[in-house]
Amino acid sequence: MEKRELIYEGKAKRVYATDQPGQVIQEFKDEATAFDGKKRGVIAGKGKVNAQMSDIIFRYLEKHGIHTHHVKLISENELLTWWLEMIPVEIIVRNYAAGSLAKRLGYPERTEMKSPIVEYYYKNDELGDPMLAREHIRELGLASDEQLDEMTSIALRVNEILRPFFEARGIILADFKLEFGLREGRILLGDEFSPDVCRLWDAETGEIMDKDRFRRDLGKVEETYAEVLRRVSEEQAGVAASVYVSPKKGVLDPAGQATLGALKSLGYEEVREVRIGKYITLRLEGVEADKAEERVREMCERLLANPIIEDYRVEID
Ligand code: AIR
Ligand code: ASP
Repeated sequence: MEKRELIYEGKAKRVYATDQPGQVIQEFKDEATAFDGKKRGVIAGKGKVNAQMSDIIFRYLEKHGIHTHHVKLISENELLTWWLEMIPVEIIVRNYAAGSLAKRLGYPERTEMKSPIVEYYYKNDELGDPMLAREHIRELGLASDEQLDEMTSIALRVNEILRPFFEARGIILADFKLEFGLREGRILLGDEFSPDVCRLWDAETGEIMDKDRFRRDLGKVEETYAEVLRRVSEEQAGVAASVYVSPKKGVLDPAGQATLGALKSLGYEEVREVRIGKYITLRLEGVEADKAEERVREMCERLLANPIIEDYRVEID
């Protein structure tokens, strides 16, 4: 694949054409800006971290049913992606108060939201990315109501997928920004997912692990970006597996029978069948997901289940 002319340069990325129809290269820069470009600097290694973290997160989201522009990581700081016609609305999801929400509502930082809050902002540097109501989006013709509904529900789903992902890595996902675009009429998640576009707090120490370190001159910016990448990397996190074991249909299940009898005597006449199995969770390190599934199946055959009388199902996360 060939890298061709520069199509667009943003504050954090350069986009290049390629010889692949519909695909572009996103090159991540070390340059950082904040407060609508008023603060400028360089975070050494940021381009690398942001490209590699986006690669990991987008692949994880794809695996969980989210459609994104991601194709693959092609160098340490470049991603190959589908070219999208971007929708100029930034979607923010907030689990905790921070930044502009803390200011707007007068909430102390780190107050947990009763349920995740979705906000819309106009991607427009000249206007300073103002917050938008649905009616403003309609007035400006930035997206249709259906598109906005779809982006909102994808954003909430992304939150449901990524909150536990970060939690498992000792990180609280406080808030994040998503951008969407269209490819052949379909809405895809675009842009990046990195410490530049979200707020991450260490679950144990509360330490800030995102671009706020740069915005607020907290120091240790490079080290923190590198630490976030280390935590989200697959080798570090390992693979989680769930095994569900249940008695085969038709096989005598004394525990199930006894429970069925007990339920009926409590008045639950509608219960026709009870089968009692077990649920096992495992964490494996140093293996890829495909290999992990093969290994766990082998464990089921040899120890975790009795394949003669029990069925089992393996799920790899
Ligand atoms: N964000 C918004 N515009 C640009 C970025 N990166 C992200 C911030 C933060 C979230 O959106 O990084 O994670 C909310 O930002 P704020 O400033 O509205 O509190
Ligand atoms: N990157 C944006 C800017 O330069 C917003 C931010 O991250 O603070 O203004």
